[in-house]
Amino acid sequence: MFTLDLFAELPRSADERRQLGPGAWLLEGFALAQAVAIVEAVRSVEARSPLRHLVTPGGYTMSVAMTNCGRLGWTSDLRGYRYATHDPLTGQPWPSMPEAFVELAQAAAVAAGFAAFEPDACLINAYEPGARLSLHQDKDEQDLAAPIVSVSLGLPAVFMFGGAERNSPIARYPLQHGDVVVWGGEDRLRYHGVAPVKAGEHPLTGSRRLNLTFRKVL
Ligand SMILES: O=C(O)CCC(=O)C(=O)O
Ligand SMILES: [Mn+2]
Repeated sequence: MFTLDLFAELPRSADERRQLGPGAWLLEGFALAQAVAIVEAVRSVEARSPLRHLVTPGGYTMSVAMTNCGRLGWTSDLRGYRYATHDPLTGQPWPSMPEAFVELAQAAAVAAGFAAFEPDACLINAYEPGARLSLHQDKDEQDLAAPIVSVSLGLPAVFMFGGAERNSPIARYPLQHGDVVVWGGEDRLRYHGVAPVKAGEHPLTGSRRLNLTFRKVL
C-alpha cells in the first residue's frame, strides 16, 4: 500500500553485487543514477530507428520489440540472425551510441572484473506486458572474450540464467529498474532468457520494460 510503494521507490545502494557465476554478476541499482538520461536517449534512438518485432529464421515473430544503437545492430529475419551496420527498416546507419552509454557499460564491466570493454553494439529491447525472451545464448558476436552488459529499466522482470547446455538447470533472478547484469569469461555462453513481463506501470517507462545489452561484436 502507500508505505510499501514509498519503499519500492527508494533507491538501493549502488554497491550491492551478487555473484551469479565465476564471470557473472548482478549489480543491483548500478544504472539508477543514469536511468532518466538513458530513457531519454532511448526515445531519441527510437525516433530514428523505430522499435520493431523481428521475425526469427524459424518464422516466429518475437514478442519483444527491438532497435539498436552503435556501429553495429543485431537483427533477424527469415535468412538468419546477424549484425548489420545499417537498420534494414530505414536503410540508414543505426543511431550512434551515446558516450554516456559507453561509459556506463564500461563501468559495469569493470565492477564485474572485465577491464577495457569497448562495446560496438547496443541492442535495445522493449517488453510490453506478456512479452518474453526464450532461452538463448548470445553467440553472434565474433569477440567472445568481451562480456555482455545488460541494463534493465522500468517494469521488473525475472531473468532466467541457465548453464552451458540448453537443458542445464535454470536459476531465476528478479531484475529491478536500474539493475545491471554482466556475464563473461567462462559464463559468456550461458543460456539465458526473460520470463513473461507482468503488467504494471513504472513512473519512467510507463507500461514497459526496457533492456539494453551492450556487446562487442568485432
Ligand atoms: O532483457 C533482458 O534482460 C535480456 C536480453 C537478452 O538476453 C538479449 O537481448 O539477448
Ligand atoms: Mn541474450
